[in-house]
Parts: sequence; C-alpha cells; structure tokens
Amino acid sequence: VNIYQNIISAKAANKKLLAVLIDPEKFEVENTVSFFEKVHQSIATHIFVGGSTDEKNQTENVVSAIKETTDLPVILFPGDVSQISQKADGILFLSLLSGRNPEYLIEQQIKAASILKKSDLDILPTGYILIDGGTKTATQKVSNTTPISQDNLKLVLNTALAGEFSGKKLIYLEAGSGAKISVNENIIKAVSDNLSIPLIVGGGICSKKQLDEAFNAGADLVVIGTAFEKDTSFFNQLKK
Ligand code: 1GP
Repeated sequence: VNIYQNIISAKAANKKLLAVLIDPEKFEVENTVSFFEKVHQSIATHIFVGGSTDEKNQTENVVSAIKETTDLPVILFPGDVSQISQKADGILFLSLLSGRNPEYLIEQQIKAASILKKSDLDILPTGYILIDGGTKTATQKVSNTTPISQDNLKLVLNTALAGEFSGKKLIYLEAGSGAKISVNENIIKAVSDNLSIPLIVGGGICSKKQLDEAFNAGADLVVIGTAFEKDTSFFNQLKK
C-alpha cells in the first residue's frame, strides 16, 4: 500500500481522513486491544505515533502492539531521530518550516537519513508549520521555536507555499498538542485554496463540530490525540 497515493486519491475523491495520534509516552500498551476496538468503529483512517519526546523509548513497543492490532496505516510522527521504528508503515519526514532552528529544519533529517535508507518505511516529506495555539505547547518548548500568530495569515500562507515549492508532499498546520485554540478556519481555507498538495491540520481539536469545521475549511487529514487520550468515549461520536 502506498500511503501517499492513498492520501492523494482520497483528496481527489473529497474523502476526508482522520488520524488518531498515539503518544508513546502516554499510551498504555495493555489497553491496545480495547482502544482499537473503538478506533475501528470510528471514521479513523490512519494512526500516527509520536510525541515531542519519548524519554523511555516506548515507540518500538507501542508500534509493535499497534501493528498486531490494526490494519490501518501506522505512520511515525517523530519528535526526533530516536523515534523511528522499522515496524511502522511510513514516516512523516518533517521540516519545521515555521521555525528558524537548524536542528529541526535539517540536522535531525541528516541524522535520520542512513536509518531511513535501510528501511522500508514510506517516507512522506512534510512541511510542518507551528501556529500559535494560545498556550506554550511541548512542540514549541522542545523545538525552541516561535509559532506563527493566527493573525499573520500571509506568513502562514507563504510558509506553506515555500514548503510546496521546495518539494514537500504534505503541509501540516499544527497548533500543538493540547492547544487551547485550534488552527482557525480562515487559515485552513486560505492555505488549502492555494496549495495543490494535501493539507494536514491538528492541535486542540476536541469535538465533532471542530473536526467538521476543519474538514469543511479544506483540511484533507485531521489529527486528534489529546481528546482521545482524555476520554475514549469521544470515538462514539465519530462512528462510521
Ligand atoms: C499534535 O496535531 C496533533 O501534534 C494533535 O493535537 O493532541 O491537541 O489533538 P491534539
């Protein structure tokens, strides 16, 4: 299965995609089966695994448990090079384009290159754009970069376009995990109207209404983590 081709086909068919984000530091592996029973009854189409940090190196264990439990594509969303598991299906190869920290623009990517060259992971070059979500998120702290204000639509748009022109295959607008304010609909619409590659949106989305708003504004794939971590009954509102 080619993960990117599936995303492109879904976009062409206007089929919206939902990724459940699993943070290896917080996920309890013993709950994998019951968690995925709920995932499978929902409209979720992808599983993302990652976090800003993974201090106990749980990624490998968590990915193994997930792969034993689901046929949904499992895509790494790594905070750094230590979070690469060969057991996943693909990886968001992220460049933090909103920041000016070379570590997350190119250094981590160079450190990952030889590992990825030997792997079978589908590599998805992704322009990652951190937007101010109203609170200092882990992404902001760990990357030591400043997010773009939601008022600076022009900068968000130009950053996304620069990503596309540099050859990124996806653009990810990120308000940060647990953001108070998710990426606003005007930004999603403007970026989506101007991009020809698929648009991922995440951070602070915790209701069906917000999910639909993000989709209607033009997000092709929405990522939700915290809302499922807090209460798995949220899956009941997202039944197929
Ligand atoms: C964070 O975009 C993802 O990287 C999801 O954010 O945890 O707030 O859903 P939440």
